[in-house]
Amino acid sequence: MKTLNIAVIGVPSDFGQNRRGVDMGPSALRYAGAIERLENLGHHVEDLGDLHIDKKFHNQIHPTLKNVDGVVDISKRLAGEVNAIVKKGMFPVVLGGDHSIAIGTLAGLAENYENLGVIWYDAHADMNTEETSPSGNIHGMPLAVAMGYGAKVLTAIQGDFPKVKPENVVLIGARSIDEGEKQFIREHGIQVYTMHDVDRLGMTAVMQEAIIHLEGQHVDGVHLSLDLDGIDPLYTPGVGTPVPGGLSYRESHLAMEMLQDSNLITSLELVEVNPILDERNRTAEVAVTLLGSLMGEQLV
Ligand code: 4U7
Ligand code: MN
Ligand code: MN
Ligand code: MN
Repeated sequence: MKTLNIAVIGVPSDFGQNRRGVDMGPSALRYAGAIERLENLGHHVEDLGDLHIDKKFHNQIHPTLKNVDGVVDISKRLAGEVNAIVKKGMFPVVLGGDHSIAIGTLAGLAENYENLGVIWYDAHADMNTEETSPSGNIHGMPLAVAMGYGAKVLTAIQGDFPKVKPENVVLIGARSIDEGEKQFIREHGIQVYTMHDVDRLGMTAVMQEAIIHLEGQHVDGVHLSLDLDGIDPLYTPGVGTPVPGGLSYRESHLAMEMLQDSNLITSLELVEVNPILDERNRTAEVAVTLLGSLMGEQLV
């Protein structure tokens, strides 16, 4: 295991969706021991605290891009923080917050990587645009935005260029994909491992293929965007958009352990933990055990 200099930053945003409480995600993850878990593995950890969120943006009415001004404000500041973390040679761990924060994370990473890979561990594809979104919630759009699709106010953050190439993206655990997203996936030939694929191949083969694919793309870094709704709500009930039939606790640990062994991951975000919808902080606790496996914890 490689010992890292890790910078943790909390982003208590709930602008990307319509259920309050996900703004308490960073507190729940810290309470569940995220920082100590990393320190106990021997990593050097700097906790940068939480970004300030300006609640004034909540009153905004925009039916197809809800709270867009709030999302833009946070994305710009988060991109700056993530950029600075990587420039200092540190490994960024971003604690969400809803998944719209990935717009900022990926914009900040793009300043440092020319050929960034992304693993999107999620029940959803998060590839809607303002045109295709059934909800207008921006947490369903960040991956499209990062590839350069969707509203210009979002795609232009940190420069009007695609932050990630479609061929460098791998989805794992998908089981709720909207019509517009299916079309996007087909058009761009995006590598998707749905629950069907996990059922048929098993997680070992899925992760092996995903890793081989990214290595074959000659990526210069890989960001893991871990939406806790990728895991079955039996284990992680505290999420805003739960979908049954998800990845198991052990499959998810196996995935994290294989990513640790691959040595590919260069940044991480944990998103969509909503302690208000949770049972005794179980979801944050699962998230923190997964963080442990990803960052080098061994069973023996
Ligand atoms: B999450 C949805 F329609 N696709 O766009 C949408 F089903 O970050 C859900 O993955 C998006 O949790 C879920 O609103 C976003 C919906
Ligand atoms: Mn999701
Ligand atoms: Mn998501
Ligand atoms: Mn969700």
